[in-house]
Amino acid sequence: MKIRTKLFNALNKTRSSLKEPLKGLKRKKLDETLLLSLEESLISSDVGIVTTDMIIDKLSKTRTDNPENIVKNILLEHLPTQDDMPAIQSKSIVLLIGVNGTGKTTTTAKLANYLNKDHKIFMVGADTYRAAAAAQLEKWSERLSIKLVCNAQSNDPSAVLFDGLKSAQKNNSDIIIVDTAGRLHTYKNLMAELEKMVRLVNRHFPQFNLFSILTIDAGLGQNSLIQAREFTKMFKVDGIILTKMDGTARGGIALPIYEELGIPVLFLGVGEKLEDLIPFNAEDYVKSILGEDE
Ligand SMILES: Nc1nc2c(ncn2[C@@H]2O[C@H](COP(=O)(O)OP(=O)(O)OP(=O)(O)O)[C@@H](O)[C@H]2O)c(=O)[nH]1
Ligand SMILES: [Mg+2]
Repeated sequence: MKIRTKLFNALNKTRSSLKEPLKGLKRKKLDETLLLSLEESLISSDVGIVTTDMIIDKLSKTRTDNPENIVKNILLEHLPTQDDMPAIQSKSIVLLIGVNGTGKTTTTAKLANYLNKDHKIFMVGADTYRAAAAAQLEKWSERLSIKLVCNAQSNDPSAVLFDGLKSAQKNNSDIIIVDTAGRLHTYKNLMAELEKMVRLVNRHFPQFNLFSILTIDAGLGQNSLIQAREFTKMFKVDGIILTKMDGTARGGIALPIYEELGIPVLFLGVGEKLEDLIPFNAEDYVKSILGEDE
């Protein structure tokens, strides 16, 4: 399936809640009821209050035959362009971090699969908290034929990371993707462990660019934003992967994340399969939300 079709399908629910008010705006002159219904739909799609207010304000003040264009342009203004996104290139270490269950392990495999076309990839399973974590990654590693270092017996994530990075270097791998735990005994411990991993990379593997990428479950509504806000307060995050975009009606969440936190969404997870990871492109994203495509 074409990537854009996949994205369009994943944003199906988000798009359908905006469809009626947008159609109404095209057909008729702007009226209060239509604007109110568009406002409600934008808010319930998690587009965020700031962007929603700008859209409603502009629509109520502008005479236009093409209200959709106004909506489209305001949405685009609040999204990262390709220039705002860090590119994961050769000599990179990608730490996948995030709250438990948000999709770190699955995304590790999906990202490995995505980058494997142009790079020599290596995976490290540094989630030593969950007993099943290593087995889950081992399965992906076999399926992808991508090398993996993990240690189900260890309870020291940084030690596993160190071993993994050493092996990756020996193997001449150029991008290393690291799965981490979503939970330790406390949130504070988790943050301390993540900081330790960053120090380890900076001290022992300075020739690599480190990217910390946060996975956020797009289906949690306002909680997705709260999670991102909390995490980024404590830890430097370079980019976000929004997972589980398939099936949520709250697909607008990339907007308030960028608006409020200034962190670009780099990929969208649109399913449980390896190929279900889409590089973020603002134009395609907006088209899929507004339904201009297909
Ligand atoms: N539909 C859908 N499911 C997803 C997506 N990404 C992950 N999942 C599912 O979400 C569940 C949790 O994913 P994991 O990758 O294990 O999440 P995790 O963050 O590693 O979880 P912990 O290791 O417990 O912290 C699994 O059942 C995945 O198949 C996605 O983009 N779409
Ligand atoms: Mg995991």
